[in-house]
Amino acid sequence: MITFTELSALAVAVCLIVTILKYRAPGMTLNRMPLLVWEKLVLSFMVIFAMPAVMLVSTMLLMDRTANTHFFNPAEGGDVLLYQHLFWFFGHPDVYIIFLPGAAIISTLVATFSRRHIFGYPGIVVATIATGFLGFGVWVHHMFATGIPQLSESFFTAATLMIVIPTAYQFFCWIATLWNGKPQLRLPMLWVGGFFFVFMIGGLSGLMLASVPVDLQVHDTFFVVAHFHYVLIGGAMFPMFAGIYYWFPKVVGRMAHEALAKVHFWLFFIGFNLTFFTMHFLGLRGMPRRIYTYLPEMHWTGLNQIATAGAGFMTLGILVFLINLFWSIKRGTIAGPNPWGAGSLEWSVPSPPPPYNFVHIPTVDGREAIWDAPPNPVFVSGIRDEVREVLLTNSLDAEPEAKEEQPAPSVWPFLTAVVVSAVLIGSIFTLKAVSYGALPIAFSIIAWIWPKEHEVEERREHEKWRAA
Ligand SMILES: [Cu+2]
Repeated sequence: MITFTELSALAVAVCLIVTILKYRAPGMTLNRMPLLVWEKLVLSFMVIFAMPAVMLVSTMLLMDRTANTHFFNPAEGGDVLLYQHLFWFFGHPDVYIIFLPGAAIISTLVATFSRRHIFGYPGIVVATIATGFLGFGVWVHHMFATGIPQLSESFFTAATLMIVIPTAYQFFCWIATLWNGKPQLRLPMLWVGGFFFVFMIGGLSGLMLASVPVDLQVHDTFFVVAHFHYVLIGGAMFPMFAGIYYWFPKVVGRMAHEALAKVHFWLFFIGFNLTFFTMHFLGLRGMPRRIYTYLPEMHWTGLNQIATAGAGFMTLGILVFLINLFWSIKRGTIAGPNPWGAGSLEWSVPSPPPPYNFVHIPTVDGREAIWDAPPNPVFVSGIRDEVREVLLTNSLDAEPEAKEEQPAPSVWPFLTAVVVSAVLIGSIFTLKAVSYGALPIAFSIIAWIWPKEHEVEERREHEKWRAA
């Protein structure tokens, strides 16, 4: 399943890269691309280089178990550490694949709610790309306890400390943006504040773990568990909630309930710190990971009870969040196209956006397309709007290159995905699934790409572009 999941991740990455490089609105040069899009680009390249390692290692493991190979069996000349190397060569870049979207959401929200362009835009782009590169050079810091040579220990300590620089750089840019702007403490900013606090602590314990002597002392203890929850929940879930409350009105057309959202935040924030801050102390007192019970003489009980209570708080918070979602989808106040006064293009269309997004393709004059728009905005002309026709632009400067007609909505891609998934899942249990499954897969792919007669006329009937 890991192999198959990563295969689909690779396909998505290729799709995102091509879309970002070829389908931007005219005027949106690389230098004006929203940071969220920059991050998607870097992240997609990271996926392309990181995922094959885990696909490879899971396939080797599968072969060790089913086909009598001995990749990881020392008795037959295999190497256990090879598994760790290949896994972490994917695993550590993946930490940044998880964190980069979080950082980009924070950049977007900080700029929107400070009412000014992000401070240090070129630097943040460079920092994002640098993170993408450096993220591949630190995987051995997960293996300090395996007895690797001292030279590699020093090298990977240095590399790990180095990756703090681009992240810290982004932190200072966010602070500078807030400092120079007129920050509005709207709802999503609560989560941005929570992110600053939580991720900062995760970064500091990360610096401690990067040093080999400290790492060896707390290896496989709850200190490590505390650290990666501070980085991953802090770096991904806090920005994720910020993003959900920020884009919720765009997606459903209604605002989320403010008071309920605050209750959600405080329950989750307090619960998170109760659970995971205590784990630092448990780890320093020697409590190992992955145990479910221990003797009372270890004196770990009190802290564990606090951690358990915190988990309860977080669960309550998530419950309030879900209630809020269901309530607000039906009864929230109507949002309008741009409730936050944001500057990026998605806020220029109605909420929720129509299926075709833009009837007329806009042009872009600055990094925040709406804020920087001239008094009389220019739209792309010469593109048919009764069919799904888009403009292809060049990668660097988004200058128009060609027109391209996109396929009309079709159920076949979805059916192909369902059939392929069924066959891949079936292949775990019996190899026959592959031979029998090849037929329906071939059929659905052929149906998908089968040339359709009178395609344009058909589409005119099915899609009511103009009416909307
Ligand atoms: Cu790591």
